[in-house]
Amino acid sequence: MTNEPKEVVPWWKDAVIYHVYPRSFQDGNGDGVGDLAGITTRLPYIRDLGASAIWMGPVFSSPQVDNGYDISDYRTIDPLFGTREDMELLIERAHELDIRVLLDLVFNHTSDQHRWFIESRDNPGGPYGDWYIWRDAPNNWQGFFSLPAWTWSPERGQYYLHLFTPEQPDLNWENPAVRKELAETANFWLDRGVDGFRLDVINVISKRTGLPSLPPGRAPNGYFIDGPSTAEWLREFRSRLRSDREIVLVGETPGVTPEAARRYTRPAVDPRGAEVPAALDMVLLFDHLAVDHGPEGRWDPRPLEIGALRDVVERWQRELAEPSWPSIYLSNHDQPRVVSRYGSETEFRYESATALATAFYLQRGTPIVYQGDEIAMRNYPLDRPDEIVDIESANAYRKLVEQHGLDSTVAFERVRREARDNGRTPMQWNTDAHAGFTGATPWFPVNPDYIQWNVSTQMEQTQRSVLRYFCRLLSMRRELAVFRDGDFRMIRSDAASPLFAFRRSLLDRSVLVVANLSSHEVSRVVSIMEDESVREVLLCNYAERTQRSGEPGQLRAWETVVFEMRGN
Ligand code: ISL
Repeated sequence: MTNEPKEVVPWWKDAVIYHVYPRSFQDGNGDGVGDLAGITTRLPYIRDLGASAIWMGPVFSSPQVDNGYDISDYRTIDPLFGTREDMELLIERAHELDIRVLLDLVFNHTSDQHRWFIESRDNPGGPYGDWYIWRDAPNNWQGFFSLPAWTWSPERGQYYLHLFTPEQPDLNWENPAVRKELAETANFWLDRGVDGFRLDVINVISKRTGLPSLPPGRAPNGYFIDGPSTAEWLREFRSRLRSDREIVLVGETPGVTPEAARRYTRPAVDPRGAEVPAALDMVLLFDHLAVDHGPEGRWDPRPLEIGALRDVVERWQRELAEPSWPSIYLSNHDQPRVVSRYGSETEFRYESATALATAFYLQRGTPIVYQGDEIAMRNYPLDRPDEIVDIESANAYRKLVEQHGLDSTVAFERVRREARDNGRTPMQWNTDAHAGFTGATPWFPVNPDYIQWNVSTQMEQTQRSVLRYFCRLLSMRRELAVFRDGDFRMIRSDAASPLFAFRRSLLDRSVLVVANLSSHEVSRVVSIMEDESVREVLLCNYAERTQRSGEPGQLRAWETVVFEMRGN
């Protein structure tokens, strides 16, 4: 099989994005916190992995109440992470290595220390008076972090809306001056060479007119999720961005419905019949990372059912078929580590990490690999509630104990499995102190398993190296057009089956991806593999399966195989 591009495609459809959490990637100045200079030194690593773009979490001035998602100045780099020169150098070096750079813009809210908010609070009649959402009386909306969504401001004598912490007041996108300023902010960074943005919680910017309370039991969709003006404002935003080159806009969209996701990612038509570019190129979905949530949501974790995972993936692949384009990810800085949650973090750690990666990153869409997943980093062994640093997780624990009356051990067990801290521990580079992340005391402890699980050890391993497998997987994906342009067909299995299998087909080429997402062997489940149409094994996470094996219908624990097929 060779690469046979159908047409000129935008670069981001060919990209593999590597997601860097700046605070925990590489410390360059020895203060225990990762920074831009550190990221720059690791760019060759990212390129060698096979990524062609990075998305960095927010590095702008911030009081760090929510690790940089509370921004007090969008145009200044927080000294914790470096300087604007460091950013410019990073962009330059990245481009020399053919790596594109995406910044994380948090535009639904600012920090309460942002000068706009201080002005708005202190001077209601002034130019910033209407830049936030002020009311004399709150409605019944609840925020995302187990908190009320309104806080009283004694200075202004009114309540302000914040869907996250009180230190993250929501901007008033109804105000055209706000929308204009945010587009100019994005242009400020485009002028410095960045190639696109990840737009934080971008589907909550538009609130239902009049801010009515939510009827009991009603989901927030249409109230503060996917509100009425979202797509229109995003199209306006896009139209204001400098357009001398192709940039990418990735929207983070918790709770998004399929209809809304399509609305954001499809080109529209203006009243004169001309095509208007899509508001967003891709959205970040959440349903595949919620199939292990119980009736009470995230802080009520349940065992994974593969059937539910298959259904979610199939549904979203269908909903975001052409002309939409999906993104594919398995974890991020808000999620537990995937190997701990959907895989086997002990006996089959290598096998499960590679099986999950294969089952996801070969789907239709752009893979986004979160730092550390390529070496199968696992959840941090949190021991006590006071070790939780993340504000969402700490609030959740408090609420389970204080409001739901849960026993503290039970509450802690739930939160430690889901805590955002799990995915935020420092990157494990080598066997040196603090895993080579820093020479100082790291801001959050390194996972103690780094002695066995780190980049340099896996680089040297010839067998069962997750890192080396990722390189092969990503390079195969890049080389074969079928993985980019081919259609996606999920293969049906019994609800209880641990099999995750799909076909990707393009013209007369077809590949079959199978993965046993369980720790036991499954036999004779894959009748399709027994088919004469199997031509060749393109990739497998077990060493011995280099060609069609003697027992074709059988898969070992967490075994994954990619077959090239004859015909469709
Ligand atoms: O999954 C979640 C719901 O429990 C959240 O962690 C969700 O990812 C989050 O609410 C939205 O995330 C983004 O915006 C937040 C910030 O804390 C996250 O780190 C960011 O990714 C507020 O800006």
